[in-house]
Amino acid sequence: MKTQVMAAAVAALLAGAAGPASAQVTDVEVGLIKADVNGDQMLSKGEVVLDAMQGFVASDLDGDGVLEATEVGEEMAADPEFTDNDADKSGGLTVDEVVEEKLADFQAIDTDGDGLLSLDELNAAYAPKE
Ligand SMILES: [Ca+2]
Ligand SMILES: [Ca+2]
Ligand SMILES: [Ca+2]
Ligand SMILES: [Ca+2]
Repeated sequence: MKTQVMAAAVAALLAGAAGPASAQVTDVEVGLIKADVNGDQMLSKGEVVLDAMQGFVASDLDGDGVLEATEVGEEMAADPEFTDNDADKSGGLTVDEVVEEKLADFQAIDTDGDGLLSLDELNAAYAPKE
């Protein structure tokens, strides 16, 4: 898995920079670091949209600008979020639908309303509850 390779690379980087205490890198942190273009450890709206669009292009296997159920996989297509994001109920997600959803998520995650998502805010939204 690509994610694991990234996680290992990021863990190695952080371990070098901040000592062994940071060797444990969560999926949330990996996602933040991958999307954080300017490296300020916060996600701006632009960074979130860019990341969403890159993910979209990577998933849109036939390049028709629509993510079909077959492209996202059965599990994802069965997710209520997929049907929910499919605003026009066409059975596929367009870039507009994906970006709109990301921006709605952004507002919800940005609890202090400063227009940036911090690791704390991302953890509160995505980290698995123990
Ligand atoms: Ca940033
Ligand atoms: Ca497609
Ligand atoms: Ca649609
Ligand atoms: Ca914030």
